[in-house]
Amino acid sequence: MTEKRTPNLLVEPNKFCPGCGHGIINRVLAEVLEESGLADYAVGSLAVGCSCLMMDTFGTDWVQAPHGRAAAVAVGLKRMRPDCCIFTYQGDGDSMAIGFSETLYAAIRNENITAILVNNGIFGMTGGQMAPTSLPGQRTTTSPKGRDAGTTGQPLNMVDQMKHLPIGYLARGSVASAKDINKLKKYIKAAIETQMNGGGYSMVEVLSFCPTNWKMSMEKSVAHVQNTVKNIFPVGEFVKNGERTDA
Ligand SMILES: Cc1ncc(C[n+]2csc(CCOP(=O)(O)OP(=O)(O)O)c2C)c(N)n1
Ligand code: SF4
Repeated sequence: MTEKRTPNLLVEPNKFCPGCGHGIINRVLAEVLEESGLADYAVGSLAVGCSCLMMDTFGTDWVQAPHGRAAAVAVGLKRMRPDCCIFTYQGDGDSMAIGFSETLYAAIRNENITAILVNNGIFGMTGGQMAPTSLPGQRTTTSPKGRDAGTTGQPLNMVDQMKHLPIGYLARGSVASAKDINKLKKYIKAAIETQMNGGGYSMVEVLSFCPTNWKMSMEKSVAHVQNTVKNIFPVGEFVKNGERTDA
């Protein structure tokens, strides 16, 4: 039997709720940075939301941006320190609502940074309000009867917004199974390699869970991502080495 070592970058146990997908994504990101020899050269940019809980437990340097502005801060960091691996780590509420413009414009300009966007379909930290990614019919604290797509629009598909742009790498993964987590690691590794090779903007969206605000057990959360969320947000690689893979 072999024992898998916890990455040194995870300097303290995480502070997320039990069953939260952020913990898995943190682990995968830490493994990729360490295995790529980038642990001492990585700087993260985050803003608000449950990702902020990483600042004490994930041992890279961090810069905290105002709500939604992590991409703009990351661009500044990368321009000053092109030798470093610069990544954003944001929830969907932060990166796709108030931060939509900053997130998309970093991609439009093909900035050489890596964005990790965690799609749990909700504003987690603030108590479960509707996010741009909430599904039609999804009950949240601000859509207690279920999201009405007729008045609030369809869920925002950030991959669709970006896949036509001249960017380096684009993928959507999930944490809903061991197989998915292995693929997610491959996607995050490819995104970071793209950046470190000067290949332009890279983004990995991750379908995650918020069992606390979804008010679902772990089992139901996994089934929800597998059977429902993935139908709205398909997973896979969409741009590799600057070329569309799904065209
Ligand atoms: C200017 C400003 N407005 C509102 C907030 C409140 N706020 C804190 S976290 C958050 C969004 C969290 O949702 P998300 O980005 O999806 O991350 P999650 O917590 O689900 O991981 C908001 C709106 C804030 N911190 N700053
Ligand atoms: S509120 Fe949701 S997203 Fe935040 S730590 Fe808890 S389960 Fe995770």
